[in-house]
Formats: sequence, C-alpha cells, structure tokens
Amino acid sequence: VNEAQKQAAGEAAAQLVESGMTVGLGTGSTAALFVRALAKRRLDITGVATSVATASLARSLGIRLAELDEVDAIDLTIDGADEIGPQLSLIKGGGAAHTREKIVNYASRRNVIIVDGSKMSKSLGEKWPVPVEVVVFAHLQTHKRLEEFGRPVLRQKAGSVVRTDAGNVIYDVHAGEIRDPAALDRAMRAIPGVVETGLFIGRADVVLVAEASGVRRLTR
Ligand code: A5P
Repeated sequence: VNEAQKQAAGEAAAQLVESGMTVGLGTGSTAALFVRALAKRRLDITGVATSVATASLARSLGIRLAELDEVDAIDLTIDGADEIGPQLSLIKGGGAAHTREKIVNYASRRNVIIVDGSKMSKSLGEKWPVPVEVVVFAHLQTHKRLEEFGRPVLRQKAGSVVRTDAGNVIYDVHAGEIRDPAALDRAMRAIPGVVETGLFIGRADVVLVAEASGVRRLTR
C-alpha cells in the first residue's frame, strides 16, 4: 500500500542529507526506503540507528554507523510515523521502536518525518492507539494503571508477545481522539513501569507528506 508514495518521501528526505553529517536513521518501512535512497547517494556520513533492524539494514548497504553515545550530536534525523495530528504532533511506535526513536529525536538538531498521505489526521488518535513501552516486571499492574486512559492491549505478533529491542513489552492504549497529547504523555509517563510513550509532541520540525500529486512539506 502506498509504496510509490513512501518511496517518494524516502527519496526527498535523502536529498536533505549532506556529506559530513551525522544522521539519525528511523525505523519502519518508510524509513527503510529512506535508508536505501541515502545509501545510493554514497555520501560520507555517519548513521545512528533507532533499532536493531535499521542498524542491520544500514550496515548491509555499507553505511557507517556509530552508537549515539559515541557522537557529539546528530545533525538531522529522518524517521517515519504512524499518525500525524495538529501542530505536527505524532504517534509513533507501530514498529515497537519509539523509545530509541525518541532518544535519537531529542539528540538531533533537526527532525524530519516522512509519511504517505494516509497518515494525516484531523485529531491525533483517530487512527492509532498510543503505543506504550512497559517493563516486563509486574506489567499487569502497569496495565491496570493505563486503563485510566483507555483500553490497553498487550501487543502480540503471530501468537507471541512482542518484545522491544530493550526486552520490554508494548501496550497499545486505545484512547480515542486525544485532545491534549502533551498532558496524556506526561500522565502516562508518570506511571511506574512505563518506559516511554509513542506520543511525540513538538518534536517534528518538518513533515514530508507524499501524495499522488507529489511531496508536500509541512512545518510546525
Ligand atoms: C516505529 O516504531 C514507528 O515509530 C515507525 O516510525 C512507524 O511505525 C512507521 O512505520 P511505516 O513507515 O512502516 O508505516
């Protein structure tokens, strides 16, 4: 679905990268198309991956990688998103990578999000639940606390519980339309056992939206 649009967004993002940059590499199918387009440009860059999956893709394409703690700062991070609401607020974590993605995002001078048109929504939460990374210890207690905000569903794939790169689990909290995403983010993160939410508020400088008519550039 929307493969050509994702490809266009990935290529447009690759054009933003210049030799000498340290570049944050996002996770997901759209970010993977960006990583492929970036590798084709053969620039002298250092990548910082947001997941084990992205690290192995980048390595296989010959992109030099560093750990975040080995670099001073990241110049530019390109990542995908699951849903984009007003003021470029984001829901991320559909690929279970949002904690690392958020750490890389905050370490980056500029953050560009690439999506196809299907990800845009009038009200954040109308399309996606909020992914919340939770430590395994007594996660049913954390589940109970999360019920205050909606219906939490433990994420499973092919019959087994999904684990993040850090070994934690994910609860997808069906919270409906979110009126105040910053407040919801704060309230969820205040629960013991919650590692991070997939709400990214005020963290996208630019969103590149690929549609049939071309790539639109949105700024906050
Ligand atoms: C990963 O955890 C997510 O934040 C991704 O950025 C998101 O799921 C986008 O993936 P697609 O580009 O495959 O839709």
